[in-house]
Amino acid sequence: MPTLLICSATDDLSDLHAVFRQEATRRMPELQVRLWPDLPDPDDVEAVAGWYPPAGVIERLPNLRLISSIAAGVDHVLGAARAHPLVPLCRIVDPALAAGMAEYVLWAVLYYHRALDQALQQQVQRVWKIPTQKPAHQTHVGLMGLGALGSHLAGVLRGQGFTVSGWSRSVHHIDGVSTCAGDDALHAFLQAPDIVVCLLPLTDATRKLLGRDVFAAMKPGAALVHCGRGEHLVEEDLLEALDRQHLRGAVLDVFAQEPLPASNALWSHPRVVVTPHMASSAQPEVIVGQILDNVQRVRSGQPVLNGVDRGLGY
Ligand code: NDP
Ligand code: OXD
Repeated sequence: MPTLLICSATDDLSDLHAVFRQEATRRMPELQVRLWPDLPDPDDVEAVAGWYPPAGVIERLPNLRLISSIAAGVDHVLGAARAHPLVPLCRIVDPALAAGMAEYVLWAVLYYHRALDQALQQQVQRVWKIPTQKPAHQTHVGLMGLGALGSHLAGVLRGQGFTVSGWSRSVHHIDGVSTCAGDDALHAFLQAPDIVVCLLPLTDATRKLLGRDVFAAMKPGAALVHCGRGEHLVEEDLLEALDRQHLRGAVLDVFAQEPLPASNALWSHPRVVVTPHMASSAQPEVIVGQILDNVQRVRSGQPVLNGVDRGLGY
């Protein structure tokens, strides 16, 4: 029986599995949906939906026709997908996910723009002192990544009156936002923003990008908001830039090791805010709807929606 396999080595996907089964029964009753490690005959698996899939599972499915991330990022499935170079690889793109990300980043931008970081530190010392307040246009937010999430965020921040610039791999034009592209433009881009937001995908070109050189290029007193992937960040370089007072602070949502180990110094740094990879995610109904749409598209010979360029890695 044609099978869609859901799998993760890190997370319990049983709630998602339940939604998949309900929707598949309604839309594609011939498709059985299994949750790894409940694997039927590997020959039957036609599609895989994964989040950090267990090692070796995807590689062993000889008749696979679709590989999908259940999230926006695909870094966690790219390695396994190499075993099936001709199978379409796709991800989730969702306006509500972009709206959720914009809420999170707007909160982080306001945290610095309205000097709540200072107010909270003063509270620890019982100090009553009004931090300097300024209009939104005097705070410059720089976005690393202008894709589905970054481009929506740019519009939201502009709507709030912030000065916004953006950096991407290829050139983008966004109303009211100064943009630049490519490695050669990065250092000049980093010099102006008061707050740098990372919404890059994790690829060979972006791994460890948030390190010493990037922090040195950032304006003294600038803050980092990081929602991309933990492996973008060189944690010791960030701690060093914070401790020598070059950077004002960091709001971090993603970490190379998740959950962040209790022993990690970031937990207790007074100018770091740690959140548990919660910036945004798509609702289960959206994830399931998009993946079943793509199963149908593959069956009817149509190109998948939200396909990934394996060469670029995103
Ligand atoms: P997209 O693929 O739509 O956009 C990626 C952006 O990054 C594009 O603008 C792209 O440039 C740019 N980019 C990629 N490589 C480079 C590079 N080498 N140099 C400069 N720019 C580059 O991704 P999304 O916006 O949908 O998502 C981005 C990432 O956000 C995800 O991959 C995931 O890691 C993370 N994420 C985190 C969440 C959380 O809760 N913390 C939730 C969802 C996503 P170009 O436009 O030219 O192609
Ligand atoms: C994603 C994520 O990639 O949650 O969607 O990080």
